Amino acid sequence: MNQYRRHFVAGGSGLVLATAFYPGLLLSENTVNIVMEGKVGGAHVWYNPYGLLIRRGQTVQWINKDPGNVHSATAYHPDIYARARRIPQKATAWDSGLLLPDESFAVTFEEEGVYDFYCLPHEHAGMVGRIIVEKPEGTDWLNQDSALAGIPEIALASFPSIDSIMTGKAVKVAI
Ligand SMILES: [Cu+2]
Repeated sequence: MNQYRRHFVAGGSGLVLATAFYPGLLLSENTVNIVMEGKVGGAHVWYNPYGLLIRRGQTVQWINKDPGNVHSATAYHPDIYARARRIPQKATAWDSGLLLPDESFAVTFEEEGVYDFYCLPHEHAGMVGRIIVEKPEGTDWLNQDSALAGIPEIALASFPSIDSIMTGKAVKVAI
């Protein structure tokens, strides 16, 4: 079942970007939702979508629509739980804290590049996601071994590839 429809937005410099969204949750063209979903007990939890392409200045809102679990959206960054940095060097790290069902948290992205984030209670269940702001080129951490330090294998295996985000625009979780 495909719950998405595509919404194409003409950006600057002739670039055409697409974002996926739930029509009922869309706040504005500049806000894109990532829904936290799961099954009772936390054995099966995910971000939907877990890969997303946005343009600079857009806001991502995470919203917990999982009635059975708390979730977070937490940037990989030394300032937050001393994690390896997996966001652009000039970007500001964020941590939503634990969101109860129906709570939400939003971040506006101003720096180009690749951002990885995780769910505090569920990183070890592979609940991670990736946002690309405009383009991946120039993102320093992608080529750095330090970005791998302390990242569980299940998380590394769960990030959507950059190609899948750039070609598919948004990656839908396969449920
Ligand atoms: Cu979670």
